[in-house]
Amino acid sequence: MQPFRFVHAADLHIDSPFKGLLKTDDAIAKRLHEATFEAYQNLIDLCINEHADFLVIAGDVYDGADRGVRAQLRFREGLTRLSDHGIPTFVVHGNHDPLEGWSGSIRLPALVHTFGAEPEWADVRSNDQVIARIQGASYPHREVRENIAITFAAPPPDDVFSIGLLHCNVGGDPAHDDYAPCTVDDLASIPIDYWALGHVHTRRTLREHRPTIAYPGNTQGRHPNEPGERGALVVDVDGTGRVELAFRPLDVVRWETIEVAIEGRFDLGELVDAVSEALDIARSDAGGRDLIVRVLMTGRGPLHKELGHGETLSEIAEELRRSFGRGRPFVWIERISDETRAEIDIDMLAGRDDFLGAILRRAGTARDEGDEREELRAALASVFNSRRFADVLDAPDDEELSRIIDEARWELASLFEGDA
Ligand SMILES: [Mn+2]
Repeated sequence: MQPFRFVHAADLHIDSPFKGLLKTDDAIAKRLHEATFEAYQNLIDLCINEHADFLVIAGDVYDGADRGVRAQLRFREGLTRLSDHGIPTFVVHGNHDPLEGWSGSIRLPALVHTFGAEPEWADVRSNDQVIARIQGASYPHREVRENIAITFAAPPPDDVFSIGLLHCNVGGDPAHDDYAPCTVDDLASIPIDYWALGHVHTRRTLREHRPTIAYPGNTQGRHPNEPGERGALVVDVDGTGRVELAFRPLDVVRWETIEVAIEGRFDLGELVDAVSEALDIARSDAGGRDLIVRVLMTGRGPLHKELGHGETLSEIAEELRRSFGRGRPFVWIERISDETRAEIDIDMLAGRDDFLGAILRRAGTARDEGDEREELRAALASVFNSRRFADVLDAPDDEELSRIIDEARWELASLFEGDA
């Protein structure tokens, strides 16, 4: 067979509203609103620059079931550019943009194939030869609870490379709605060579070969829980049907969380300097993209008290925003979260002649010595041996048990010292 290359993208969420952030800053909000459009343009550029033979999009082209006209016009604009380069596009719709959603009367170029609700095959031709065959199915409505994958048909018994295009939740990923649920085994049981999936926004390859099963992730992160680079997969298929995947970032605004510990710091100014340094590193890692950062303050130390005083946190955030500016590319502090704890001298507390002292001493013994530990193990056995938890909980080994006891001591000390 003839070697070829295609691009696999999903979850474009064009015209995503970025709800929570619109109040923060006009310029940032405007930039964010453009981000999904620009990432889509980058996808189109990628297909053209990499000389892809075709593009597949595995659902959630649009963010809302009622597609805005602007989003539809931009989608058409990109597909038209591909068509002008002779690159066909194959699309299925997912839970965010099911077939029943509203759309304006905007016809897509002839080289675009949109799959209906029932799995059907479409041939990909190049120089009058069928180079690949794609089977896809769109969501008719938002909540598809049935396993669609198992309704996919085996391809004809020839050596044309076959692709399954589907928006689905493989293996019940709890971070995403359980739409079109299926398993890796379901997919592998159908003789399709490459499963081009969408729905899970974090890129992952579930199986490398025969079949290859992959989620490219979304093309543009949309909130702090979608951090890091986002993009699409360039897929090369050689003359023997062997697949090679290469990820290409397409995002224009990147989300990151940086963590700064207060341990061993005694000067608030130094802490702010440390945050600045971490932001500089994040900025250079982002490779010229705009960056939205959530700063997480962690650890125990004397600065805990100062961070909790008055408007300290929001004033630090404002100062950092001022010093990093709103230029391009920008670094915008989305929020500073304070997860710090007070510095506790746990040995001093354990030496105290009161209830807390007694219980910390007892827990300390349980952490370090045989008899106490065995008593504790016996008490915990009812949990770890119960049939309800047997499948999900393993009894802790020695090291794990010590860690749990130690964590409990600190937790207890914080609770009693009133800073939890
Ligand atoms: Mn999605």
